Amino acid sequence: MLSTTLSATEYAIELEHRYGAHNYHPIPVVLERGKGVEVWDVEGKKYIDFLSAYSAVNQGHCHPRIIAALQHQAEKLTLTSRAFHNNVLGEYEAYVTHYFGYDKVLPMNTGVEGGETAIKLCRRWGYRVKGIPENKAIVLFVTGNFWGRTLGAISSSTDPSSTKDFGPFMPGYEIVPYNDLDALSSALENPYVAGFMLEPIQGEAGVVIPDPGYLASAKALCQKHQVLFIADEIQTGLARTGKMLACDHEEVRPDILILGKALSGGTMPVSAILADDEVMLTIGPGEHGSTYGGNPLACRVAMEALQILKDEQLAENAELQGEYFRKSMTALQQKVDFIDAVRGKGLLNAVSLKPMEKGRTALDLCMKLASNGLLAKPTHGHIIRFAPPLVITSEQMEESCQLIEQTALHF
Ligand code: IF1
Repeated sequence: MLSTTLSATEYAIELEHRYGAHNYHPIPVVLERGKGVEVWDVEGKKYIDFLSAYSAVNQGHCHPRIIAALQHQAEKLTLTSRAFHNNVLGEYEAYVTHYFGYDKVLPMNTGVEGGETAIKLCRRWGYRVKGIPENKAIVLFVTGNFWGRTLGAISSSTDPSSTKDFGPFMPGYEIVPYNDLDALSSALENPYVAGFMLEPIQGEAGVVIPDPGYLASAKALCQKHQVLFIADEIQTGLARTGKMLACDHEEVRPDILILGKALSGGTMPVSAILADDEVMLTIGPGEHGSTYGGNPLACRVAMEALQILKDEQLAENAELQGEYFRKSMTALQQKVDFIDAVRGKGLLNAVSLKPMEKGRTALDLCMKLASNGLLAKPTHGHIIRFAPPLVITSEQMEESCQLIEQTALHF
């Protein structure tokens, strides 16, 4: 029995520690309610959320239209499996393929399933269309990539914390340096390469933005070598970087587009893999799927979540508010001694700190930000990602930047 003298926060954390796997080390805040850009903890303290569940709540916490769509469908039909049709899946498939301009969509659940599906489609296309000898297909990935936690995903990782003591790994993967067209060009000389998969901006790596023109040149090189360009827009897509897709900044159309996270507005895992028939129809009945893929509840929620991005012009707002944020942080950089760089696109931003003495690390700064009412979390030790919901208003952004400045000036 846990001690009754614990606060609500301590009690919740103790339960997790005692009965849950220790595969995370969260900031010690126990959240209970969310609305828009704001969340409240079990002590009733309010925070501005600058992580957005890693870009899964672009539309803001508990968006009323998404919750209404969820509730309405939940009272009718939540899951049929794909053994039978349902009256929502086709409507969603037509909607999402027209929305992004592809022939077809394969609906899955988590983002990593989206990545796994894209690689299966790519390999199948490599054998059946490009004519690569069976079991010889290669998929290229870039250094610093992150697309999830399955064995298929960590097999492409260059981060020991993702791979150590989880081997052996998936064959048929090759790694090229990110943002290096010469390296990509020579890797593409191999006729067994079927695809090149990357994030247009690397999220987990710490908001790593490739040189202007890299995406367009990489796509052209793939086209030249009959290789599929696979864009993982699970974190960068859905208006996060100031365009509907990060690839839109360079007018690049991926051969396979992977979406997730905010596709459901933070209500449930929904992912989607979009491609044209030449690729999509290489997988036939019974050759891929999942229990929940394309369930009517997910389809209703996803349509509403996507429509909100357009109705509320969230890409435009991300662009506007992101500009303001980077300008504020760059001004702050001149006033403190610990900011090394400020970078980002739209509302996917990061502030990297210089090597700091004990007690003044990025995590220490995030703890201070939390006590002052703003939630953010570092990645790779010294990089703080700042990514609020895209519904943030100018007033809320100004208030947030003032809060960050005040915290930093006293750090
Ligand atoms: C965790 C990181 C972010 C992703 C991209 C695919 C996936 C992700 C670009 C897989 C997922 C999540 C995983 C989550 C935290 C978060 C994360 F810090 F882990 F790396 F965002 F940067 N492609 N990213 O970012 O999607 O299967 O999770 O739905 O593992 O704690 P998923």
